[in-house]
Amino acid sequence: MPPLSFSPEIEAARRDRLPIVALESTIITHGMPWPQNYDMARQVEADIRAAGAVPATIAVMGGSIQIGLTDVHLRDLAQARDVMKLSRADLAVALATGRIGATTVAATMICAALAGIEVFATGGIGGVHRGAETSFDISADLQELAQTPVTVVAAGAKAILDLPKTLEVLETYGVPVIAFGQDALPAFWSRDSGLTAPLRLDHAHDIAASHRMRRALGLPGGQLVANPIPQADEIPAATLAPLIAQAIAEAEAQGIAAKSVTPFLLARIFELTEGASLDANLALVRNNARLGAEIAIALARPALA
Ligand code: PSU
Ligand code: MN
Repeated sequence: MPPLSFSPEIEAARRDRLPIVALESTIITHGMPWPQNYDMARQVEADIRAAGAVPATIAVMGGSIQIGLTDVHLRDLAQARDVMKLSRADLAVALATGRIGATTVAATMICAALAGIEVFATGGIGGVHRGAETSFDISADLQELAQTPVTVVAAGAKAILDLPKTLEVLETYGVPVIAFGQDALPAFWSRDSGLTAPLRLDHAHDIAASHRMRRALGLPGGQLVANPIPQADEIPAATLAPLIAQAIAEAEAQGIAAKSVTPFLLARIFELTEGASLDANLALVRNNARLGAEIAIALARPALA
């Protein structure tokens, strides 16, 4: 039996069969600074409740996978130091040794699936890093999407990644990449990456229907829904490009590698944009949470026909 532990709110939601949306915790511990990380986590949970679903932030604590964090847990996690960043490879070690761990997209998908949660909202997923042809840095998030049946709502991937290569890998793995409400693949802080998304859907109920259809077909894996940042919150790609290039150059010069690359780049970009990127990040996570709630609600309804 996997060591799952449910918050009282999630315990009740499971009993009453309410729609639940999973949320990751690496965005809290490694993706944003204190105290904005805590405020973001609370706000996003409130958005999901306001939309009629129940938020389940997931983390590893005390040898258990916590599904749903109480306010005390959330506050502790948001300020904790030496939190492990958990992907598929690290999850069992962290649990077996009682470490505190934050779940990435990959680990959150695994934990959500174990808890029977089918929808997960976040900011951005990991992907193929620029220069992956020499570094081999490809996020485990992509393989997880290929094997774990959770629909993940993100705002596309950051320009710190190589987006064309990320799309190629997802295609190879058989992961549907679905732009929501537009043809273009969104690029996190910008609505348009300049690439056309492989698939487009305009309604949450269609995303829920295709989630169900994958299950009916016996296909493993999930779906990636790329939801564009609201227009009012967008930062033009041209404004960010030189700052991203600078952050990547600094990471290389300092020999940042493996798990540290993404957190380093995120933190540097926040500093270089003097917080503007953090405001945009909050807006897009909230937007993804609302869509995640709609999809979870559509999934909770019995399928029509
Ligand atoms: N991209 C973001 N924000 C994030 C992350 C990625 O825009 O917070 C986090 C997510 O938890 C994601 C992880 O699963 O980083 C990917 O890390 P890596 O590139 O080391 O696989
Ligand atoms: Mn990596």
